[in-house]
Amino acid sequence: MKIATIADLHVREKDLDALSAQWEIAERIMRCERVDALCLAGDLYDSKRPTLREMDWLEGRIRTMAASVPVIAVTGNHEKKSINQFPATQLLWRLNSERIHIDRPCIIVGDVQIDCQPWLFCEEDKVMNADPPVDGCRKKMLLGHLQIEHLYPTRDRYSCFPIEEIEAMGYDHIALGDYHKRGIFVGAFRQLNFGEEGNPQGFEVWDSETGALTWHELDGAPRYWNVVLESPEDDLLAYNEPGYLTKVKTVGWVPSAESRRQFESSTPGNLVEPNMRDEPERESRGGELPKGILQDKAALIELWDSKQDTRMDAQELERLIKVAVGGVK
Ligand SMILES: [Mn+2]
Repeated sequence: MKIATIADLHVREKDLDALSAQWEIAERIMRCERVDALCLAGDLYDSKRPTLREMDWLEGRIRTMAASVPVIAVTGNHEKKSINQFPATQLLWRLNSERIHIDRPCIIVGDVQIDCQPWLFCEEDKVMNADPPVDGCRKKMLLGHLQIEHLYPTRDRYSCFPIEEIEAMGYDHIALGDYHKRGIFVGAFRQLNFGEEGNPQGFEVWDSETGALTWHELDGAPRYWNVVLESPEDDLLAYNEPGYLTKVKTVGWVPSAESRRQFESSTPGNLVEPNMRDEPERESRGGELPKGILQDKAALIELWDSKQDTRMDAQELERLIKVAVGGVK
């Protein structure tokens, strides 16, 4: 069996065109390679509250794909960042059908058993399926969205595992989403921001017969490119040890051919640490509660809403309720 895995799609309106271009190339490759199944390793949506356009995009692609091969997906932390958000997870579960499998514990494709491990959000979430292979299955694969210990600055309470523990489960192939670099993890479908400069972008195909694992690097989406500026006037030069990053300037999208040329000709000295520009914003968003707000429900809801990625109005709320209750559109 040939199993394709795409990790960390992060469908978002911001760059749907780039994502579409990327997806079209991937689809063509999957057709040529005659893959037997498509796995999606979590973080399908970027937001836990996807917009209608994002839903149309993803659901359309999944359904089209499912017309020719089974689509097997697990949800990631982006779909369920917090229990009090409108959960993208539940939007995805609606797609479950004969050919689409979202967060099902175990799916059989030919003679391959695919164990599925969505992001564990709380104690009650099911923990990995460590059952022996189902009768008739010769190979066993893990599709998951989780953290591997020691790779992250902060350890998730429920969804972090030592690699030894996962490897000891005897899988012939492990396909994990979450970390966007390729290695133990599949690696993201495209670079999402300047911090991901230099990451590969594409998807993998695992051949369960031969054990061959093929990475398809895709050029449909542009790549990010950072330029490091060092100024003699800069105070930061006090820290000017060899290799110390003094300043990063982000220069915007660049065409992929050009960025590839730059990337290939770059030396390690040109490469920058992932920049953390998002951090101060995150800190400031976790501000204090205004006085008396806990007694004023309307103001509290308004405050909660203002902290969400996508602002919700009555129309949006109505739409989401309709979707949750019975099908889309
Ligand atoms: Mn992700």
